[in-house]
Amino acid sequence: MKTSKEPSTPLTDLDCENQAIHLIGRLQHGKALVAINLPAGRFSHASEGTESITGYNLELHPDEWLGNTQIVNLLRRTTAWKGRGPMPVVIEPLAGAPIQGWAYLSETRLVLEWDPTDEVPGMGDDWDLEIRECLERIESTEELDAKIETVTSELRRLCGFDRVMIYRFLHDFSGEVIAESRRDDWEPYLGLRYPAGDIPKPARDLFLRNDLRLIGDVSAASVPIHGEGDLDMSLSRYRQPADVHIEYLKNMGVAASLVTSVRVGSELWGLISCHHGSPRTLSAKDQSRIATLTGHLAVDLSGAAREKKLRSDLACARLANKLVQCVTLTTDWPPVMMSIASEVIETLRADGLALRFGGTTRTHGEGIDAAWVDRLVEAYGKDRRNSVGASDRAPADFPDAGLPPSIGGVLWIPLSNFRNDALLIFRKAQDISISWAGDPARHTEMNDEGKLGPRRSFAIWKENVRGCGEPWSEAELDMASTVRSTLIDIVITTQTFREIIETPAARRFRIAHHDSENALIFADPEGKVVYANPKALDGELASITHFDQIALWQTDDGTPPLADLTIDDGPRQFRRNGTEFEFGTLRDEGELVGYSLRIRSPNG
Ligand code: BLA
Repeated sequence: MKTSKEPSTPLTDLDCENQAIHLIGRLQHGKALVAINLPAGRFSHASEGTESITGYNLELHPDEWLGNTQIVNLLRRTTAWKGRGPMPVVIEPLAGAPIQGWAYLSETRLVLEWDPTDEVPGMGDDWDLEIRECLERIESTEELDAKIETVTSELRRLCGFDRVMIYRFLHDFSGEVIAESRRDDWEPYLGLRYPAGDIPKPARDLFLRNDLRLIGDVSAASVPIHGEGDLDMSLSRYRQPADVHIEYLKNMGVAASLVTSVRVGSELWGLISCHHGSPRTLSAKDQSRIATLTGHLAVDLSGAAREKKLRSDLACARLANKLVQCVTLTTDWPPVMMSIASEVIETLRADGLALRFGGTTRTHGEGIDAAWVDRLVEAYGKDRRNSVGASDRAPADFPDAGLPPSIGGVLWIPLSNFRNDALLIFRKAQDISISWAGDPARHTEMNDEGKLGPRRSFAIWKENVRGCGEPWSEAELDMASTVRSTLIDIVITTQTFREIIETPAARRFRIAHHDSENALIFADPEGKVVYANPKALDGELASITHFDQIALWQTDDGTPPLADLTIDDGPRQFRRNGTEFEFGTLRDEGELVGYSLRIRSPNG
C-alpha cells in the first residue's frame, strides 16, 4: 500500500455526465474498508484509520486476521450473491468481536466495509416482525397511488427521516416527486420537477446495480482509501459521494440522505429519497429492512407495468386483428381502415388521424385537414419511410408544413419504402405548466468560493409549455410499430398476389401502363387480377381481385357489363355510377394472355 489518493479535486467544469464517481477513492466519515487482493492473498487497499479500528496490522497476511477458511467462505458467498449491491455479512476476526458489515467483489478483490458503531443483530432479535406488519399495511392498500403514499409513510416511520419522497424518472430522465411524507414544518416538494442533470448518468447507472445509498453526515470529512491503483467502488455501501452532490444536499438544507432505487424490469423507474435535517445513520439491519420494503414496491410497480403492457398489447392485437379481418373481406383496405379510425385513435390515446395512400389523403378527427397533411407528407415524408417516428412538438419540428397551432404531436407510421404513404396519428396541443424546483436553466451557479456548483435556490420556478402534445410513450411507439407491420403486410399481400404470375406480355403491358394517368388493372386468362398500376391501388379498382366481380356489376344502362362477351371483341366501354370504364382483352401472337380494365379519364 504505497500510494495515497489526494482528496477529490474540486469540480471546475462540472462535467458530471462523465465523472468516474466509482473511482473516487474515499470513504465516508467514521466507516472502514479493506480490500483483499485474492490472487496475492494480501490487503490491497484500506481506508485511513482502519488499523486503529481493527487493532490489526494491515501489512500482515489477511489470514491472520480472519483465517483462511473464513476468507474463502466470504469469497464463495459473495460470488454466489444474487442480490443488488453489497452482500450483508458478519465478519468474525480470529481475535475480537464479530462485525456487521458488507462484502462485494471488485475485479480480483474481495472488499469488506463496515460501520464500527453497527451491532450484529442478536439471534433472538426478530427484526422481521415489524417489517412484516409494514408490508401487510402496504399490501392491503389496493390502488397503486394510495400504495405509494403508504410506502412513504411506512418508510418514514421505519427510518425516522424528516422527509421521505418517491421520485419518478420521466422519459428525459428529469424527475418528479410523486409522493411525500414529511415533517409538518418542512416545505413540500411534492409535485416538483428536477432536471436530469441533478442525478447524472453515472449516478443513475450505479443505482441500477445498487439498492441503497446512505450519506450519514454531509458535513463530516471523508477519509482517503490507501492502496495500489484505483479501487472500483461501484458496489460500495459507504463510498464518499462526489463533492458536487454534497454541495447540492447542503444547498437543500439536508444533513443526511438515504436513497433506495426502484428498478422495474431492467430500468431505473425511480428512487425513494429520504432527507434529514441533522446527521443520521442507520444500522445495516435497518438498511436491509428499508431495501426490502423498496424491493416490495418495485414488485408491485413491475406488476402494474406488466399489466399495463399486457392491456396495451391486447388492445393492439385486437386492433391488428380487426384490421386483418376487415381487409380479408376486401382488398380496398384504406376505406376499411378509416371506418375503424376512431378505434385506432382511442387505442393510441390520440385525437385524429390521416391516412395518405397512393396519392389520396383521408382524414378523421376535428381540425385534421388533407391540405396541411399533404404539405406535411410532401415536405418530410421522404426522410421518414423506414420506421415509426414521434414528435410532441409538431409545429416546431415540421416548420415547413404550416401545421395549425391546435396540433401538438404526431406519430408517423410510414407504410412504404418508396412512396410517402403513411398513417399519421395526431394529438392536440396542450398548454401545460411545470413546477421546477429552481430554474432549470440555472442548473449550475457560482458558489461562494467563486467555483461552479449546483444551484442554490430550489424555490418553485414555473415553466409554461405551450402547444405541446402529450409525449408518446414507449408502449405507444411499440403499438404503432405493430400497426405499421400489420398494414404493410396487408399492402404487400394485396400487391404481391397481383404480381405473382407475370408473363412477358403482361410485363410489357405493365411497363406500358405503369405511369398512366388512368387507373388500370390486368387479369390473367382465368380472370385473376395480377397487376394494378399505382393509380389503381387506391380507388374503385383496388377492390377487384377477380374479373368475375366485374361480371356481376350493374352498368348505368342496367345490363351486366360483360354479358355475351366473346374473346374476339375489341375494347368494350361501359358506364357505372357515372364513371367510364373500358374493358379489353390482350393477345400475344393470337393467344389470349389476359384481360384489362381501365377507368377512362374524361378526355381519354
Ligand atoms: C447524485 N443527485 C444524486 C443523487 C440524488 C440526486 C438522489 C444520488 C444520491 C446518492 O447516491 O445518495 C438528486 N436528490 C436528488 C433530487 C432529489 C433528491 C433531484 O432528493 C429530489 C427531491 N448534481 C447537480 C449538479 C451536478 C450534480 C449541477 O445538481 C453536476 C453537474 C451531480 N448528483 C451529481 C453527482 C451525483 C449526484 C455527480 C453522484 C454522487 C455520487 O454518488 O458520487
